[in-house]
Amino acid sequence: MNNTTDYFNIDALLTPEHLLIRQSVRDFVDAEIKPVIDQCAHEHKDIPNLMQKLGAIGALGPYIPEEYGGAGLDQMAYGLIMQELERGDSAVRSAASVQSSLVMYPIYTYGSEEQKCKFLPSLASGSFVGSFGLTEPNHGSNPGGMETRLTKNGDHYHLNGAKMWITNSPICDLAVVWARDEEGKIRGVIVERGMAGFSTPETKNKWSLRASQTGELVFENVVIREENILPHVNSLRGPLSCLNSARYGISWGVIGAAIDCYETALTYALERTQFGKPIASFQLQQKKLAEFITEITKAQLLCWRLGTLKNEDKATPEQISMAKRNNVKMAIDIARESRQILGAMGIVGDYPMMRHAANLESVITYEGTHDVHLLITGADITGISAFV
Ligand code: TGC
Ligand code: FAD
Repeated sequence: MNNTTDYFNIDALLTPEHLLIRQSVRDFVDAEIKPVIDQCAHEHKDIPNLMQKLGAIGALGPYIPEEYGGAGLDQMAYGLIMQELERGDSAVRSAASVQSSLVMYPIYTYGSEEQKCKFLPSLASGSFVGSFGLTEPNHGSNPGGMETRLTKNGDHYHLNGAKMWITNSPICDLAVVWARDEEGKIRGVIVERGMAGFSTPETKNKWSLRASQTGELVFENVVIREENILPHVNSLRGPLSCLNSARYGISWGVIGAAIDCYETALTYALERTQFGKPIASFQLQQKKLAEFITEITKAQLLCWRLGTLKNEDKATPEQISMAKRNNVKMAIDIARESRQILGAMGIVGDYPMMRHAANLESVITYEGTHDVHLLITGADITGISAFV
């Protein structure tokens, strides 16, 4: 019997340090997330002290250099951390990937030395929570149409507009916000909690990612000083480059959710008896399980190769887009199908499938919808953009 989830011995392609990091994050998830996640999701509550705990294990900004509080790890390690966190819940991976890829990454890549020293260490430790404002009420898939404005007013600027569907906005200490200036350029602004005219109302009534807060970022004549504007970015390429990093993390993360569903279904199928036999002996159930491990294995190989390319700084946005689309679809399909193997038991919170499936409904939408990613590949292989 070969019930490993490393069917092609991909572990042999990882370093001892990668394996150690993966195991330590797995242990963290087993000890700190699994015992509380069902209740947090049911009650729509935050996981207690999640950001500080993620900071303590080095999961916030893993690839940011140590001089700024990061862990100085490579991209493969970042991916493995995301995989283990999402084995617990997509909300946990979301918390870590927004903070790392969408808040620390732009400050590290496009910020001044002063901004890096001021913000990165607190974000790495989890004592500060960041959020990332790109999506607007009228502009989701098409961020290039953004209406949020940064206008010059003497020695400072005014920020006006609103961002919507923002992970962690209600609890953030700062937000990296993308706005258009008077010349039509896209600028990155660090907006801090407490600035007059800045508010972060929560979006209620979600059926997905219930252990994570989502909300708006609203700006009414918020006064912005030059020191809070990222100096080294002035086009849509800036926010889209952050998405490359976050989408890469999601590609790995969702493998964790898929593995959690697969392992649960395999164990259940071996234990549950119907018609005098374990349901794992029925061909239709074996087909499902065989397809799950095949798809998980293909996703792992895609991520391993992508991690290698990322480490060499050779991964293209289109390769990352394909991995995000393929792996999220793989995971949501496995969550839905594996629930059926549990029959009625699959609908209760004692098992993780319904929670993962509901979470993955967000993951297949955010960071570019499944269809937008199809069109990114379509444009790449035909040379014709469907967006213009
Ligand atoms: P387009 O003309 O194609 O591109 C504008 C400029 O940007 C460049 N570019 C990229 N650069 C870096 N990385 C990428 N991935 C890039 N994609 C495009 C492009 O080369 C161009 O540069 P230049 O110098 O020629 O001007 O732009 P478009 O307006 O046609 O839109 C293209 C499209 C649809 C692919 C893009 O806008 C897109 O990806 N839309 C999806 C939006 C999205 O993903 N939003 C995510 C919001 S953040 C979020 O969801 C966080 S959830 C977090 C969590 O909780 O985990
Ligand atoms: P729309 O763009 O209105 O799309 C609606 C439908 O139309 C989709 O099916 C889409 O695929 C389709 N569609 C759109 N354009 C085309 C086209 N050209 N061709 C074919 N079909 C098309 N954003 C942030 O900035 N920061 C965050 O932290 C963040 N966190 C999020 C957390 C959650 C839980 C969720 C659900 C979303 C989050 N988002 C965040 C927003 C997310 O990125 C957007 O929801 C996503 O980009 C899609 O935008 P939209 O919801 O406005 O859908």
